[in-house]
Amino acid sequence: MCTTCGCSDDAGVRISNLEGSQAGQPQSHVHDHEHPHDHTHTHDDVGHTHQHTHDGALPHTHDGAGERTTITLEQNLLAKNDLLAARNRGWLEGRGIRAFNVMSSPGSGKTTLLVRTIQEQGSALNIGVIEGDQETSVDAERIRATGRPVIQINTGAGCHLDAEMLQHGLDALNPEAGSTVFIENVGNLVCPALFDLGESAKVVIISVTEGDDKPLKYPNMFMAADLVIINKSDLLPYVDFDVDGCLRQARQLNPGVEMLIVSATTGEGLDGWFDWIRNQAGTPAALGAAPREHRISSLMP
Ligand SMILES: Nc1nc2c(ncn2[C@@H]2O[C@H](COP(=O)(O)OP(=O)(O)OP(=O)(O)O)[C@@H](O)[C@H]2O)c(=O)[nH]1
Ligand SMILES: [Zn+2]
Ligand SMILES: [Zn+2]
Ligand SMILES: [Zn+2]
Ligand SMILES: [Zn+2]
Ligand SMILES: [Zn+2]
Repeated sequence: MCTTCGCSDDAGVRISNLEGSQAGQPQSHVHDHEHPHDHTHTHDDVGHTHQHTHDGALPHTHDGAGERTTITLEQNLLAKNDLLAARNRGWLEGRGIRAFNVMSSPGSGKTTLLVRTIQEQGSALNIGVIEGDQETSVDAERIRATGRPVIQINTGAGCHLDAEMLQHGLDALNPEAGSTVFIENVGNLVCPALFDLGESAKVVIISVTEGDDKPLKYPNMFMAADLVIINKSDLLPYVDFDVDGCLRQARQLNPGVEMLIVSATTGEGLDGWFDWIRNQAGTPAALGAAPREHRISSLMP
């Protein structure tokens, strides 16, 4: 877990809109619009420095809390994250925004799939993207080239996104009511599974070049998934990958999980992916039907 690898003190996190206004400032963010979040913060960093280095709930080697067990620290950390995730979820649901947390190993095709999805459905679904990577804005530049709004989160030493990072990413992205937000998590099949972001659904991608044993080796990720996508189906003739066996493993861990086989480069199977997106919760507002207020008032006598 992250308290073991030390990634969870979110040291050096940067949120960037690619215009350079935010780059390089730890946890800096845009506050020039309606600001829905409570910025008193649930942590103890008075003064809103966003350095997050002296939050007593986070694991530190210098805070004199050495007697505490790792398990207690992990519980505190995840409990704090879950509170912020619940806030994100309410914020998103109130605006009819569907947000999908896309997770995979490095290089499974997250950005390629998002670019392709934007090319085919970007306007219809009013897509915006929050990109998570340890370093660089390479992926955000690929999204920006499509013309859709994008925010880059660089996690520095961290190996996953957490709910607070998403909160600040949403602040900066400022997605429209009824829109669709894709969150590309840091390439990692381990700790992103532990951090609820408040997303509408979790999408896990594995590619056929990684081996068909990933579900059993990384069970937390596959148990958390709402949808498992097997990507790079165009390479199946060249690799030893048992699609049925892989799907069986995933179903064993997570009987209700939905599964799709696609190629983000050839487009094979993508219709099923677009259908899945359209069928997700929040669809009435997200598809441009009557705003929530109207639907509520129509239930009144
Ligand atoms: N043959 C094939 N290659 C693919 C497919 N999807 C992605 N790739 C290639 O796989 C490589 C990695 O793709 P990315 O989209 O950058 O993967 P990612 O998951 O976003 O990677 P990180 O952000 O680094 O974790 C690139 O060279 C892509 O062109 C696919 O469906 N088929
Ligand atoms: Zn970690
Ligand atoms: Zn903060
Ligand atoms: Zn990527
Ligand atoms: Zn991590
Ligand atoms: Zn903020």
